[in-house]
Amino acid sequence: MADEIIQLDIRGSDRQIAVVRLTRAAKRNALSDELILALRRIFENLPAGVRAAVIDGEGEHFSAGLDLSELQERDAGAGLLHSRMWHAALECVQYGAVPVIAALHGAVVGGGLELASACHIRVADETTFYALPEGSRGIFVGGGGAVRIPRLIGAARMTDMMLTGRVYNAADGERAGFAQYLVPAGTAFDKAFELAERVAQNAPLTNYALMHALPRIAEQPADQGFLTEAMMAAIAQSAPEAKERVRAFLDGRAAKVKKA
Ligand code: 1HE
Repeated sequence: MADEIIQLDIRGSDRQIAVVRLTRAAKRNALSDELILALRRIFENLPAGVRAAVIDGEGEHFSAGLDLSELQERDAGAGLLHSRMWHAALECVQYGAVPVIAALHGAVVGGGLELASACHIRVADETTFYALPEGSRGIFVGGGGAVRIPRLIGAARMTDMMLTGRVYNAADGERAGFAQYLVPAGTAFDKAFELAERVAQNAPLTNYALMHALPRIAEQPADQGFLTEAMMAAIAQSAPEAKERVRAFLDGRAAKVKKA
C-alpha cells in the first residue's frame, strides 16, 4: 500500500542519491497519516551509501497538504498527538542522515509547505505557488510550520498568508525566501538532482555540520554560537578527508571558485 502513495528509488552513478516521490497524484499528494508515517520510515532507514536525497511529487502539484478527509473530530489530546506525529516525521527529514532537496511545482500548500520547509534546499519551477489555507479552514499549522516557515520568510509574511489567504506565485515566493532556486516549468526535478549530485560530493562531516550544527548555532546566543561553531570547525577540519581536500587545492589539483 505504501508503494502506491510514496516511492523510494536509489539513483546516481554510485547509487548515492535517494529519490523520494509522493505518488498520490489523484489526491494532489495530500498527506494522509499513512503517507506521513511512510515518509518517516523512508528517511529513518535510508540505505548505507546514500549521501543526498531529492523529494518531489507526481502529477500537477507537489502537495495539497494535510489530507482533509482524515480531519475528523479529534479532541485536544488526539490533535496534540497528531501534530507531534508530523513533527517526529519531519524531524527525520530535517535532522536525518543526508541533506534533502525539495523539487517543487504546482501547489505547495499547507502541510505540503511544512514538508518543503523541513528540507535543506528548495528548487521551485515557474508553476509553483505557496499558500497556507489553514487560516480559511478554521485550523492552524501543525507540522512544524510555525517554527520553520517564519525562519524562511519572516513571521509577518506568514501571518499575512494565514490571515488573508494570500497566495505567493513562484517568482514572488523566491524573492520572499521560500525557495533558493527558481527554474523553468518542468525542470525542478532535474535541477534538484543536479544539486544533490553536487551535495553528495562534499565531505560527510561538512554536510553533517550544515544539517545539524548550523540551524542550532543560528538559534543560540552569540557567545554560545561562537563556541559551538569553533567545536564543529575543529571536528570537521580534523578529518583526514578535510586534510586531503585542502592539500589537493594547494597542489593545484582541486577546482578554484569561479566567478558567478
Ligand atoms: C484533497 C486535498 C486535501 C485535494 N485533502 N483531499 N489543504 C488545502 O486546503 C488545499 C486543498 N486543495 C486544493 O486547494 C486543491 O485541491 C489544489 C489547489 C491543491 C489542486 O486543485 P485541483 O483542481 O488540481 O484538484 P482538485 O479537483 O481540487 O482535487 C482533486 C482531488 O484531490 C479531489 O478528490 P476527488 O475524490 O473529488 O477526485 C480533492 O478532494 C482531493 N484533494 N486536496 C484531501 N488537502 C499538519 S497540519 C497541516 C494543515 C494543512 O495542510 S491544511 C491545508 C489543506
